[in-house]
Amino acid sequence: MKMPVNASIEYYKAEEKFTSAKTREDKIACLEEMIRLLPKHKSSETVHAQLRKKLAKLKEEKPKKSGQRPKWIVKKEGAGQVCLIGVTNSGKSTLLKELTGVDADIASYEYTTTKPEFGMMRYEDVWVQIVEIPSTFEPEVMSIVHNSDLILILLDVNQGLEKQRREIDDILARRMIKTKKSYVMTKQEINIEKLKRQIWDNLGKIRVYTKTPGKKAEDKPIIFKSKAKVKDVVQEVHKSFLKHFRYAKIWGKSVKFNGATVGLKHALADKDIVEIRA
Ligand SMILES: Nc1nc2c(ncn2[C@@H]2O[C@H](COP(=O)(O)OP(=O)(O)OP(=O)(O)O)[C@@H](O)[C@H]2O)c(=O)[nH]1
Ligand SMILES: [Mg+2]
Repeated sequence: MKMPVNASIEYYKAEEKFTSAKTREDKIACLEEMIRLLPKHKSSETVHAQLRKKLAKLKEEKPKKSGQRPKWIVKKEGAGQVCLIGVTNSGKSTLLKELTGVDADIASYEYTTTKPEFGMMRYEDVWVQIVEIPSTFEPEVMSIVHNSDLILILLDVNQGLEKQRREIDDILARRMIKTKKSYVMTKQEINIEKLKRQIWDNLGKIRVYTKTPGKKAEDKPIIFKSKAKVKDVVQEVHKSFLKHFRYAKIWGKSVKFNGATVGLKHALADKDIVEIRA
């Protein structure tokens, strides 16, 4: 490896340790240390890139024994979880920051993000969790993708679109991931408000506001799966309500007119107001 300029003695020590490291985990730890210690300026960019590439490659290898590598757990929060996935440098961290305000590392070199980064996106009256999936696509991070509600695939307009799409499709197919997909073209003007709506519309969730007779509807929505029925709302509000249920009145898109009377099997729509009569 080319000698970086102005690196500290600690950096060279870490490099020495890396050279003599035997296990994959030790090598990863040393490389991460080297990346941390290497000064960040123009003339060290190439070395940074080399180190990160090496790290990405090492991380991609299968560990010899299970349980040796750190597990990255991203606790689900908010109304749903969306994974940002794309080839390296496709603009994932940039988009994560624009959607959530989280200060993720953004850089022109490859594999800048090596662990999942996440934040919360505000859309109208709900919060949605956005997770950047490192382009190393390790099993642990792919299990996050597996369990999420939506995959937002980033396609960099400056790179071959079909090739990127195929690469991502292959990775998802190989892991048998069937999570719903949506696409966004990056490195061009993005209407963030429109993209937020696209994310919400594809998330597979709806907002329902409950209402007591004679009163205004609740401000805070309850989140359900898109195909939720009145029965799901009754059960969520109060289990014992079910046997006393007579009918529900609905205001919103799922009914032909506001205040329509429906039964337990009526399918709800996003932003419906539900008044349960028992
Ligand atoms: N002009 C322009 N540059 C962008 C845009 N989005 C990202 N970039 C640049 O592209 C480079 C990579 O962006 P990142 O957001 O770090 O990409 P990433 O997909 O997170 O990359 P890795 O984590 O390294 O895989 C950076 O230099 C960004 O400044 C964009 O919309 N327009
Ligand atoms: Mg990134």
